[in-house]
Formats: sequence, structure tokens, C-alpha cells
Amino acid sequence: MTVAQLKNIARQIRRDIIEMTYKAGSGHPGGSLSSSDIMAVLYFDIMKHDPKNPKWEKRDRFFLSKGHACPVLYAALAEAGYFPKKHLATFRHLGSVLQGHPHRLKTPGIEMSSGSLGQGLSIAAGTALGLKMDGIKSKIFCLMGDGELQEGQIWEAAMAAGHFKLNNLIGIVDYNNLQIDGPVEKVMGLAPLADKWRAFRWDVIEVDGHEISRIKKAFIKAGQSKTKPTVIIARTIKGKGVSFIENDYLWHARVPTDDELNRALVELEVAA
Ligand SMILES: Cc1ncc(C[n+]2csc(CCOP(=O)(O)OP(=O)(O)O)c2C)c(N)n1
Repeated sequence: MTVAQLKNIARQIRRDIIEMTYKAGSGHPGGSLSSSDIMAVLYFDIMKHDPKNPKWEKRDRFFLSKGHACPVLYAALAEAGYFPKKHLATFRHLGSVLQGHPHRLKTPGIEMSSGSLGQGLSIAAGTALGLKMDGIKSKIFCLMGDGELQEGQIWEAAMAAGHFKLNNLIGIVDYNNLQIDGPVEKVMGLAPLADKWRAFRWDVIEVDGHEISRIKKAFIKAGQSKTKPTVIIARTIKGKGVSFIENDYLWHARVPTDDELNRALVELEVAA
């Protein structure tokens, strides 16, 4: 796909995130908007997958470790055709196929139930190792939050992935600098983050997480690794795309008012 097409998809995903949280009256717009460009590139340019056959054995797998950001995943899956777009309006409703956090038995295209932070990389690493043992050449992608990296389990999984040389595993850190109640550096700092991953025997690529062409190059390079897992540290802005949501941790889980909904949708108009 062209960069212009991917940008348009990312805008559509952002519109869906805003509308979903508005209609649900709850949810997590900030960390969903920050990863919208990454998700557009992954699902529409990088990953080998088939929305009509979600269990295809040779598919690439995506794990949303920061499960609270599921609006971005649901919007991408709907856009790709895993389920009808009308389901987005039922997000967080009782019995909906789109639960408040990802549920692998309810939603086509969801590989892993998540929401309890810190677990995704372990499951991704185990899957990557299993696929290698079975001789299946699929790639595994795992999206984590920067606040989430404060979880000890992440580093246990990182150590295992480095040890087992899981070059089919690609981690992505949505490095938006904010977590639920403030700046990550204030709560528990991560720097020097790239060095930490290198020390765990990972290759590291640092990238602007809103520059579509650079994100794409980062994924292509990560996919060529021969001996190590790769982490893409994507510098992002929490709430990216809606001026009054950007860089404000209070929007981690805030819901737009009627007026805010309209203003956001004007800012996110999709090019014809
Ligand atoms: C184990 C666990 N502890 C606490 C929470 C509550 N929680 C949900 S989101 C969040 C902040 C996560 O911050 P970050 O990973 O930076 O996410 P992002 O900014 O990308 O949304 C917290 C603490 C949780 N979901 N799981």
C-alpha cells in the first residue's frame, strides 16, 4: 500500500477509536491513538494474514500486550474485514463480541486475551519458539506500552527470547512517555531503554512511531534478523491525532463529550 493509503487507514482507525469510546461511555483513547499508525502499517502492509481465515496456520501473529488499547486493534481488525464494522458500535456492551479488553474466544482475529499488563511478551515468545520448532516461518509481533515495561515479567520474557535467539519475534514499544497517572519517567524511569533491550540480547530499532514510511522500514529490517529478536522502540504521542487529547495523561481513559466528539471527528476527517 502507498503511504497516503496507510495514512488514510490510520485516520479511519482513529475516528473509530473516538466513536467507540464515546458510544461505550468508557475505554482508553490515549494509548489507542498513539499506536494507530503502527497498527495501520502492521495490518495493511506488513503482516501475512487472512481475515477470512483467522486461524490460518502460516499467518503472522499479533499480540496486544497492552490490552486496554483494544479499540485500536478492534478498529484495525474491522477495517481489515475480520468482522462487520457495525460491531464497533457494541464495544464494551454486555455480551458484545468486542469486550473491554481482548478476549480470544469472542473476537475473530484476537490471538490472546489480555488486559493484565506484562503477560503478552511471554506468550509471544512461547509462540515464537513453538512455531520455530514446528518449522513454520511466521513472524510474531507483540505491542507493549512503556508503562507496561515496568512489569518484571516483561524482562523474564525478554531474557528467554534473547537466549533462544527468537529472530521471528518482533516487539514494539509504544513509547508515548505517559502511563495511567503521569509521566513514565516520574513513576519509574526506563532510560536507557535501548541499552536495556540490547543487554537482553535483542536488536533495537528506534523510530518515529507516527512516520508511516519509517515504521514500514523498521518492520522490514526487523523481519530480516537472523539470530536475535528485535524490538522497535516507537517514539509516539499519547492521544496522537486529536489536538486536545495529545500528551495529556488524563485522556488515558477519558470519554469525549458530545462537543469533543464533534471536534475530534472534524480534526480526523478522512481524505476522499
Ligand atoms: C497488571 C496490571 N496492573 C495495572 C493495570 C491498570 N492499568 C491499565 S493501563 C495502565 C497504564 C499503562 O501504561 P502504558 O503501558 O504506558 O500504556 P499506554 O500509555 O500506551 O496506554 C495501567 C496501570 C493493568 N491493566 N494491569
